[in-house]
Formats: sequence, structure tokens, C-alpha cells
Amino acid sequence: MSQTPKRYTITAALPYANGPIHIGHLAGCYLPADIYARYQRLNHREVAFMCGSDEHGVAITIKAKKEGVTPQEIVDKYHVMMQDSLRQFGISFDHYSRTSSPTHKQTAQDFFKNLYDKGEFLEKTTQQYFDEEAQQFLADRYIEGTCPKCGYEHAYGDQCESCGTSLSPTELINPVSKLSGNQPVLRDTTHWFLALDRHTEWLKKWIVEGHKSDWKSNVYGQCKSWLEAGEGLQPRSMTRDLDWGVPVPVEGADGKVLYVWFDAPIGYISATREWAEQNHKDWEPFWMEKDTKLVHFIGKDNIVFHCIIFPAILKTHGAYILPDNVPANEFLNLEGQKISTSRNWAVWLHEYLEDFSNKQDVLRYVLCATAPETKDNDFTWKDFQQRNNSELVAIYGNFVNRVLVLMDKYYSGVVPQMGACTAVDTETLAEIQKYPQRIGDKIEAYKFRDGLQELMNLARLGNKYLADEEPWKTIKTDPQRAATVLAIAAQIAGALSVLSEPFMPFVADSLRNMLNLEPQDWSLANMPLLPANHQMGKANLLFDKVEDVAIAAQLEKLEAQKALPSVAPANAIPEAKENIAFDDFQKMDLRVAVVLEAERVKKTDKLIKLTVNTGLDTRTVVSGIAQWYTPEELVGKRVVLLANLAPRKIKGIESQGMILLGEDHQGNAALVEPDTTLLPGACIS
Ligand code: B3M
Ligand code: ZN
Repeated sequence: MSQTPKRYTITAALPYANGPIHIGHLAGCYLPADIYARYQRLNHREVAFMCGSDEHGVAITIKAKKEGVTPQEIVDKYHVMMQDSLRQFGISFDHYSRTSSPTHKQTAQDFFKNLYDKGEFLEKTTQQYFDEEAQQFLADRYIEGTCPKCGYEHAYGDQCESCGTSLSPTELINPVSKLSGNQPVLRDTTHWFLALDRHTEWLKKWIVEGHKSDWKSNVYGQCKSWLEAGEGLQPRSMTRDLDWGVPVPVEGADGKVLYVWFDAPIGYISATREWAEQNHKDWEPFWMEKDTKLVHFIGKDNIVFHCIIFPAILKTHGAYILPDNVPANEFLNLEGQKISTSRNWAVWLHEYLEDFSNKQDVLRYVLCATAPETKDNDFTWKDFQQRNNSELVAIYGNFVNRVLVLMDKYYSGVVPQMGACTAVDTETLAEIQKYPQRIGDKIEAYKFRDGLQELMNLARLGNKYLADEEPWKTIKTDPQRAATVLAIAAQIAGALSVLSEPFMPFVADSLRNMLNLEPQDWSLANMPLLPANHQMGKANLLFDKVEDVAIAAQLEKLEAQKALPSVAPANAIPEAKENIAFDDFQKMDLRVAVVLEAERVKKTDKLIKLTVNTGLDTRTVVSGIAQWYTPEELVGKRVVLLANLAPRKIKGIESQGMILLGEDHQGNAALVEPDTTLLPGACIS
């Protein structure tokens, strides 16, 4: 924005109240938003940091159905749980609301009416699937069928998860209602479509021309391709046939609610209204004044809603400002696999706190250091341990501890008077002064990883300074020198206590206590904060080592998750095959073999060439498992081999048999592994 902002409205995506919060949520949106908000507050800027639970939409009704409870019970349970986890991790919302609040209902309905009165909706009657047994229209996710593009039998009404194509329910072959299992019928229904096609031009100007340089390239690129797609933006229905949500406030809309993506972003506004009311402020400037900087923190799957649809809604209303930036993150994976709530492949915040109590900042640190800012990234427990032990403990913690211990030992914790400065001292002091600006610039540019890296560089600077100047030696030979060095080192610790606050607020707080320092403004971190004669507090360990056993326990927990059968919806299981005679089965020579060697078949993505010992012989088998296993993982594994399958050439290699593999409804495949007591050559019958 061209002018200096007077106030900041910072939003973080409203999490669906249908499950607990995991590290992907934290890394993707809540942590960067919190760093940004804390930084702005430390600079004395007026901030409204808003969030809340997204309690509407089919995501909630599906979860309720699965658990056999009401949607209300689901949202009540998870609203409390999510709010609690986020608070425990220091996410400093000024207000955390919920979209079931009366203020929200009012705000969302007013918005809808405003647009309705302006003629921005097209009322259209279309045919949609209806479940006659359940007596209701079916949301896209409640319909499954065969994908017309790839033939996958369990594609959803809005998307095929196998080939990624977006679909509309009527494109599915053999659609089935997930409510009753019956074939749904088409019935007329009326909905209100936002005339997005009227917005293509100004949106193009605003984003494609106006935000090329200041929006992140992943965000900019996605918007550009939406806006420049052949047919341009299409009208989109903003209402749904559902009995859960904000009722559509126009006549003749009984049984219809606002589309969750219409009301959820308005939830940011409702939250601001509630907060302002509770704090005797005006909410309007936070959404309507040009000198307000509005920033939406989200994950990449929410880009189109925040950059195109919500701005179109705000613009049409007329009184509102548009976001200055939408710094969406990509996704965080866990140990090389996509985080999946349904497969329980996640690190849940509430479980982390049970296993690593009081280590919120370690997770904040690791997630910020590996944040998926420009591309998907991977969280691994080994990396977590490594960053804790060799960065937080060995660099940051070590430096702070040395300062406090030496200060206590030589000066009873009272900062000594500095003597004459050497060139190194002057340089070090000058260097400290640069850090607030350096880190601040990175935060302002939404480069939180780089900002954190700079923070660690300041701790590194402190360590190096102490190691080079060795006050523990000069204290005996030149006490004045030792005093100067420790006085300067104390300033580095002081600066760290201020500059760490956005990233690691709990650590910053403990460090301030140890230094006996009041909270300070960001800009003051470039001044000596601990003058001569300042009495420091007591040293405490800021970080401790994460031991191998703790990491092994986490990996074991995940491993157990892998083994846990994921419950497939009954209609997702492939149909039973015809009966066969026992003799047919007996024709197969199935036996246990052990993998001796494995290598990828060049110029293919999927194939691995295996050398296996079958007990009878050593032979070559080509298998399409490179997606699931690395060659190294395969060596030494016992597998089940169909040994008498006629040899066939695959990519020029003769494959003598076939290794058995199972595949579940979600497309996860794994080897069928015999019990280890069975030796190679054992026959399976
Ligand atoms: N609840 C989707 C999500 O959690 C949605 C975000 C709403 S932000 C207004 O990914
Ligand atoms: Zn498909």
C-alpha cells in the first residue's frame, strides 16, 4: 500500500470445527499470522487479529453423520478444542469467534441482502440430485460415482481424487447418494448465483496488473490463471439446499442456507464487530478506511475464495476495503506423506503438548524454519530433533546461558561498566543495531523463515563474540576487558529477548525474566537495553535436548497409524469377484522370496528391478512399486511372489514372476509381507 497504514486488520483462515488442529494448520496459516501480528504490535501499531471457528458447510454435517451426533454437538466440541490449542501455542488473536454467533448471522444476512438488492445475484433454477429416501438435495460431497475422465469408481460430486479433475455431480457415471446408498434423482431447485463474470475486468486490473510484484508468486500465479482462463469467471451459486447454516434471507428460500464460502470470510468482519463492541471501539475503520492494511493469512487451497470471490463480494457491497495482501502458504507434509485427518497421519497440537509439555516454542521454531512458504515442505521428527539440539540448544540457549552464568559468577548478576571499546566491540555494537530493521523487513515481506534465520544469526554473532574475546580468560589478566565484553554480550541477549517475541513468545518471556527486563518496543532492540548496574535475574535453561527415545516414540506412533486399518466406506470397496474352483487357486505357485538387490528401472517413474531369492533360484522381477518404496527399503524384505506367472518383458527386462501388492480404496499400496518366521521358498497354499 502506498500510504503508511494507520491500523492493521489481520485475519487467519477460520478452521472448520470438525476436528482438532494439527501442525499443518499451524505452519500454513496461524503461525505466520501470529508472527506478523505480534511484530506489528511491538511496533505500536493498532492491530485487530481476527479468527474463529467455521461451523457451517457440509464438512461439519458429514462429520456429524459419521459420528452419529448432531452438527451442533460437533461444532461445540471442536470449537472449544481448537480455540484451546491455538491459545496454548500462543496464537494471539484479539478475538476468536464462531460463525454460529448471532452477530455473524446478522452480518452475513445483511451482506447477502445488500448484494441481492443491488441485483448482483442471478436467480437460476437448475436440476440437482435429490435423495428420495433421505428427502433432501445432495451436496456435491454426498454424491459418489465413476469419474468420466479416468474411470475411478469413487469420485466425489465435485472432484475426482484419483485424477484431480473438478467435476459437477451430473458428470458422474452411476451416481450414488452417500446418505442412503441409492441412486439419486434430478429435481429442480432454485439458487442465487453471484455474477462473478461481471468482475473479471477489475479483478484482472487489481491483481494481474496491480499485485505482480508484492503478492507471493504462488498466490499471484493461481489468481492469474483463474482470471485468464478461456471462458473467464463464471457465475457461482452462493446458496445451498442444506439444513445447516445461515438461512438465506429472501422470500421463497425456505430450506436453503448461504454457501459456506459466502458466509465464512464475512466471519472475519463479524469477529471484528464483536471484538470492537467488547472493547468499546468502532469496528468500521478496520474494514472501511483506506489507511487500514487488511491481510489474510490462509493455506493455498483457499486462494480463490480470498483473492477473487470475497473481494468481489466486498467490492460489490461498496463500503469495504480490499486486502492488501493474501500471503498463502503451500502445504506441509509429514514424514514424506500428505497430512491426512482421515488416516490420522498428523501431529495434533493437543497430543504434542502431552508429549512435549512447555515446548510450544520448539514447535513454533521448527515449523517457522521449515515453513512451506514457497513450496510444499516436509516435517520430520529427525529434523525437529536436530533443529532443537543443534540450533536452539547449541546456539541460542548456549549463548544466553553463558552470558547469564558468567555475569553471575563475576559480577553477581550486575551489568558491569564498559571500558574502552576495541574495533571488534564497535563493530559488534553496530551489527546489533541492524537486526531490528533486518528482521522487521523480512517479516513485513512475509518472509518469516528468513526473519527467523536472521534472529539465529544474532545469537550466532553473540556466540562467536564470546568465543573470540574469551572473557573467562581476560577476567584474570585484564578485568576491564572482560567487563566490556560481557556488557556487550548482555546487550545481544537483551536484543534477542525483544526480537524473539514474534517467533517464540514463551522463550522471549522467560528470557526477559532472566534478564529482569520489561517488555520493550521493537525499535528499542537496537539500543543497549541493559545499562551498567542493571541487576539481572536468575539463569534458567531455555531449551533442553530432545533425546532419541522421544523421537523414536513419535515415529512409532506414526508407524502404528500406518498399520491401523482405515475404515473404507462400504461402497468404496471394489466389488467381489466371481467364485473360482480350488483347483484354479492351486495352479498358482505362490511362495515367499527375499529381495537381494533392487534398482530403479531407468526412464520410468514406477518400476523397480528386483533380484529375489525364491528358495529355488535367484531371479529377476520387475515391479511397479517405485511410488511406494525406495530400492534401499526393499533390500532384505520378504515378499510373496507369484512364481509361475509366465515370464514377460517389461521395458526390455524379462520379469520372472510377480510380487504381490495390496491397494486400498484411497490408492495406498503396500507389499504383502509374510510373517518373518517363513523362510524363502515357503509355499503359500
Ligand atoms: N474453513 C476452509 C479450511 O479450513 C475454511 C476456511 C474459511 S476462511 C474464511 O480450509
Ligand atoms: Zn478421475
